[in-house]
Amino acid sequence: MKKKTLPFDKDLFKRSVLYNVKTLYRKTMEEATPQEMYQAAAYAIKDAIVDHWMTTQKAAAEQDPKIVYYMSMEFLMGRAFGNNIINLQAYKAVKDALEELDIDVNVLEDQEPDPALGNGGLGRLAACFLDSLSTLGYMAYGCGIRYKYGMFRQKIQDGYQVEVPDAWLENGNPFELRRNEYAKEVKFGGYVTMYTDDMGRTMFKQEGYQVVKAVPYDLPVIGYGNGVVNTLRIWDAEPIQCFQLDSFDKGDYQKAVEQENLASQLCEVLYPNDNHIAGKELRLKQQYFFISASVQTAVQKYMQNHDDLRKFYEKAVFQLNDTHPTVAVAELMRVLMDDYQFSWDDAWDVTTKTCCYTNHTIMAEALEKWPVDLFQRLLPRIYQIVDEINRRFVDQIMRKYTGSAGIDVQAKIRSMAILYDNQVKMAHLAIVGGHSVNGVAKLHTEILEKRELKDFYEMMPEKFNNKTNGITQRRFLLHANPLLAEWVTNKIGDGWITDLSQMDKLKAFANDKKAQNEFMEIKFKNKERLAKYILEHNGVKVDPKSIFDVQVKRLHEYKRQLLNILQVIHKYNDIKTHPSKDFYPKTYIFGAKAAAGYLTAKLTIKLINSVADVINNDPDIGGKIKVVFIEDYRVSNAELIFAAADVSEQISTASKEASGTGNMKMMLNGAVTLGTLDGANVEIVNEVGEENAFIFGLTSQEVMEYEKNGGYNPMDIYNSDPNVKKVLDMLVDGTFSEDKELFRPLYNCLLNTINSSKADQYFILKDFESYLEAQKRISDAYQDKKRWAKMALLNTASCGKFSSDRTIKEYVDEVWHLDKVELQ
Ligand code: B1H
Repeated sequence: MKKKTLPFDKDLFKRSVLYNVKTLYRKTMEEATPQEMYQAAAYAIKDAIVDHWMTTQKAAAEQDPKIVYYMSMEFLMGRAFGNNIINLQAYKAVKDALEELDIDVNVLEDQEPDPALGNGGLGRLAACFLDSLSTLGYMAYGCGIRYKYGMFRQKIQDGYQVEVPDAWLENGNPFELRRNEYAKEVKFGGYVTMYTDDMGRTMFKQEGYQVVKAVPYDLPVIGYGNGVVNTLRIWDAEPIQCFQLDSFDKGDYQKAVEQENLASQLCEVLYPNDNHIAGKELRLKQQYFFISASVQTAVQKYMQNHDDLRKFYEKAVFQLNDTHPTVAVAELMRVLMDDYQFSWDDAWDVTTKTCCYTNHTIMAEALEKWPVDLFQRLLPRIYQIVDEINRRFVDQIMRKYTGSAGIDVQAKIRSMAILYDNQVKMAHLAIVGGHSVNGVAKLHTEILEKRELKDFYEMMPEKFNNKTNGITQRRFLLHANPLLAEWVTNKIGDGWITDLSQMDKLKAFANDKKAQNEFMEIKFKNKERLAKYILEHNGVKVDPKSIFDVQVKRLHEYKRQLLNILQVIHKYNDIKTHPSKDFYPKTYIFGAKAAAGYLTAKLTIKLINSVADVINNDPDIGGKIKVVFIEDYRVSNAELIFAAADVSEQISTASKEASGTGNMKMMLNGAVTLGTLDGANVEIVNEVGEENAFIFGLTSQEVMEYEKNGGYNPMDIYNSDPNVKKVLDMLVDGTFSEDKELFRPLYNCLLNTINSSKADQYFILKDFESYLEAQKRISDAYQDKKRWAKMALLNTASCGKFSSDRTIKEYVDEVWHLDKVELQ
């Protein structure tokens, strides 16, 4: 039986492009610039999308399914054009139509800026989840912020990272819709007054506040081949009509100006930190801004066709993407009590049944805590509510544990209270104010339950669950790697596009010589494609026959790019001292942005580039190894990189990487993991088999044991391992910089001689030898062509579990309980 595909009118599309070029720019196709052609084509695609969008929303209005509101400060969507036409099943039609107009679809796709409203994994996960929600036919809203400037663009100048503002909206965004009619007011500051309402109830009211208008922009999120279109609703701030102030402050000119300033600053820029909280006042304002607007919208939408708000949770669920949106707990309480006159208990019942929280990290510097005075000044009514939630929760702790043998009640309060030490602890609020707490990989959830959130787990185990992350195969295989996608479809049919578990069928080809050759031939072509990109962007010629060893992800000490580059330096020494030793050529590919204020991370980028300069230009090396740092790593070039990777470097200090998702994207594309037993690597190895991955280093147990005992002494290793000593000395002997002291801070991180408890906190030297040995195993394995082909193929064949479709199904079945929307 032939599968139904979505209808797409190619001729209408062509006419529409021509028409758009004319009406938007008063030009013919011959006169239009590539950017103008892109805009014209994108508007033509939007036309097609809007029909599906309207149909979906109409069906949802009739069927009234439960909706998930995925609340996130970040949505790292990546480019929309290619993805949209893929999910409309119109890629070929559009490509052909454009060809007939003498336009190359790839050139057109390259005209689109990369919407980078996110830092890294957390934001990209949100984007993958939206793709899966639509593809599976569930109703969802992504709720976020329309930052004017997303993640900065990275330039490398003289080996250093330079941050350049990302003006992604410069040419407008053809896919978005401004929805003025859904604008909301959000209030900041002022004070709370009490009054008695008509029914004699004590009520609270915020007065003397500043108010900002939140205006939503809707972006379509298209399901694959099913016509379902959900909405990513991102909010922009605008000043409320000039000088309109709260009645108490009429005529306060100063305040009016402040109010305007607030609106103009709120959505200016995404904070460029991954796994690190900067704790800035503006950030808290951003959080409350989009949460208040989103919560108000969700409640109003519900009230349009229901009358009993006490059953809100039957039709809506809020998933909080880390603690950043956690004010939603108190905001929902506020709306229910202040706007709908709920009692505390009724409001609490609805709130806890509506909210769910995902934890994404155990890094101490990423734990979100706000000073009480700041929180109270900015959000006086919200603070009052948090204070009461805390009071009742502490009460509950005391009732539960007082009198229990061997339990220190005060210690329990210290570790679990929401307000403690003059801080508002957002994770505690998220746990107490919802009914689900999940980690993002099996190991991560275990660490939460056994260690980080142990007291909470003991008190409310029923809330805890694991949801191992996933990725969308539509973007990361179908779009990113058309050659492999086609090959897979030829072998096993196209069911994998919406059911990745079918990749399993590829296992039948693991020992098939022809299939192995085809698989490696495709990998080679993708390596050529990346080599071309590298030549164009870095001016470095790399050999596609060499092993492409790839580490692309945010730069962070715990991710240990430093371990990787130290190992490269060692290899360099090895080749220099043993020039005739057999060594299979390797290309080490890095890509990473460092948070703008993270000095160690920025210096690591400089080191990688300096090492690259020395090695790539050393005639003794003769191209046996090359080092490349790809500038401005982002979703669009990630797609090229994943498709070309032979080796996937996932080398975080065990216990530190909550899940990782780049590891899954590379596995999907047939790269072999070289990693520690951390995050989702554990599950990857479980699926593909230990013999098809290269695992090294301390286990999370061992790391945590060392940490408990105050670390270890890296000096012992420096003194006993001549390889380590040589490599470290080279950081400060001028090999990689004229200024011998330039890299001293990195040297000191590893060997802190002043404060040894601060030395090598990420166990780089401890894992060094085992890492070298794993690298060696990789080189040996690669030279056995058949063995490698089989391993690579088995990685693609074993990645079924890591689709975000699977993750979303688990959320739906175990946490959200959504209903599917049916389209005719
Ligand atoms: C992850 C973050 C993060 N965990 C704070 N935590 C941020 C924390 O702007 N901030 O304040 C931004 C991001 N990001 C990542 O989430 C984990 O490190 C990965 O291991 C995980 O795969 C990813 C998705 O769950």
